[in-house]
Amino acid sequence: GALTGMAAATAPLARAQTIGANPAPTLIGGLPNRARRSLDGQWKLILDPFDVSGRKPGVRRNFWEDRPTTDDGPLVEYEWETSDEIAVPGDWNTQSPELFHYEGPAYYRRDIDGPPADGRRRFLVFEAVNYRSRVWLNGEPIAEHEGGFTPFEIEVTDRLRPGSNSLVVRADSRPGPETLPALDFDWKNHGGITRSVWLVDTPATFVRDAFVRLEGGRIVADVELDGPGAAGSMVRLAVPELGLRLDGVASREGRVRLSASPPRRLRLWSPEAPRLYDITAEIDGDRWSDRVGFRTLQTRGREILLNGRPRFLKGIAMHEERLGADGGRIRTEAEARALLTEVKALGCDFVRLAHYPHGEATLRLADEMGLIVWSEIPVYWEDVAYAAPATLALGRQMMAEMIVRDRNRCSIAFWSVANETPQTPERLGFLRTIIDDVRRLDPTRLVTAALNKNVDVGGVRDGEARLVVADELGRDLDVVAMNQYEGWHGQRTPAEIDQVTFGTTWDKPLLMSEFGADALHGHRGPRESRWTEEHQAWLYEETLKAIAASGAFAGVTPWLLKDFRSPRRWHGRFQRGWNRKGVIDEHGRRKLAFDTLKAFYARVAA
Ligand code: GCB
Repeated sequence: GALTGMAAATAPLARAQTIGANPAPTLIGGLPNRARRSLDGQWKLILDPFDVSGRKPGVRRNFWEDRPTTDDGPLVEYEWETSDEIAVPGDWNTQSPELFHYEGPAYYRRDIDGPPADGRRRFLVFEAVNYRSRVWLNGEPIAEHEGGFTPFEIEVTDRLRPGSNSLVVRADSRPGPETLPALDFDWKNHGGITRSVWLVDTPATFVRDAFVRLEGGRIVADVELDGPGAAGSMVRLAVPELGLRLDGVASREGRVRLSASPPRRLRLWSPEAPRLYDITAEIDGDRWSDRVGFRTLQTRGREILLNGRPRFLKGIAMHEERLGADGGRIRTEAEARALLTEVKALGCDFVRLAHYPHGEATLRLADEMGLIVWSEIPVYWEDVAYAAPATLALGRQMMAEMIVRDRNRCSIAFWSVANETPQTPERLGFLRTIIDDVRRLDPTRLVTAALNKNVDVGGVRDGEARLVVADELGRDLDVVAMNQYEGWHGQRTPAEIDQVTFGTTWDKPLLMSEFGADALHGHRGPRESRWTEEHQAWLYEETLKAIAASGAFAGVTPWLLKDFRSPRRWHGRFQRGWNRKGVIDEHGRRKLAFDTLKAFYARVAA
């Protein structure tokens, strides 16, 4: 569209997206330990609900040009200085009542300082902008990015001028037929610069990232350097608490793989003992560091093994919405911790981060708090354009960005490629391509997807049913997962859940990745009555009983921890724009089902 045409007229964009055969985004790793300055705070904001400046650019409204306005000069119909302000990070929807339903576009502006000291480099890092973004520095477009939940970086070393620089960001959260997610999804589309923004300084040659893990019985570290001095540099890796030191020389591409057999004193990470180690990777003049845990993960028949031992994963799913009446996107570590603390209070060792990559703070907390993680990309429902090359490129890109950002988080056990997607050839090809990427980028996790079940009534008595996952995609997955809503959607009541047998035709571990029912906190009544806490608790009891009796499952993540905002939940008495399937409500008040689930997990051995 208009934006593409404009880009062609200017210097090449530092494209934040690498769309190609084998997407490998460049993201600086170990960010919390880097020399970095926060650009969080109040930014200026201009809304353009008709997208006039995007579709019909003109000096009067090219916000990114940041023209000084003089009342006796040429006509300019915006003025940054006197415009409203908005907090970054933060979705715009919950910052002002009039923005609640706004989807964009919106333009953000702030000043940033001049160039780094001689010989240093500077990068602008956006942790997330929902959904589509375009970035200008001093009026020049410098990057564009699609995808609302993954980070992107832009090198600005040679683009900054002395003194103050004008940074303008356009955020547009409107979904379209080829976006991910597409036009229909069951959560609120919180728009804007939803996560933190940073300026990161590095030496000319620096350690861009290291991927450190236990693989094939060895500690393996892939270290990647960036800069003119990368080739041939000596790289030193250290895990001081293990007395482990390794070194090696970087290849022409600035990469080196270091490995060693694990020292005897290595303690493996587990939910019971979430041990992490400080790790550094150094070259002369720069050091990368992170805290990383080591564990093994594999499947055996229908079991999932952590550190060689099978376990039943006691989980819960959650969206990335903070506690509180407004239900906005999580902005801070404290907000993330508050939710994960409730996950732990349920007795969980497992959390499904639905339906898109959550913020980095959540993943770091999962490492620390001992929660096994399922992480996914928003390939969601049947509206996705599975046959569109642009959508496939986007899905691959999101998956790669998620993996590169989070591959050092040992808590992550599952990369999930999709949720409830139709069993068509287009979708099968789409997901297989992404799965191939995942296996190339990260051999240390299990690949899964939340699948629809197939109804199979053959050979069962009247009224009874077998719900099985027979999806062809199962062939490509390590673990299959079933979403099912018996007792809520469909014909059966919770009393009839025991007529159903769950399973899969694949000889692989099976998770129940969703079940649940809406209940309004405080709405009490007979258990037969929908929307009551009693009804939800009853459905939990019956489903958990069926899970335990079937022996078919390696774990479960009920849908879900907290009520969340969804524009497609209209019931005037019980929903009013909230999906009420939480076991706690938006204020954190526990429903009866919270205790039902907690009691079940207390009985099940890990
Ligand atoms: C599902 C979806 C989930 C919805 C849920 C519901 O199957 O995977 O995103 O929110 O059902 O509440 O109906």
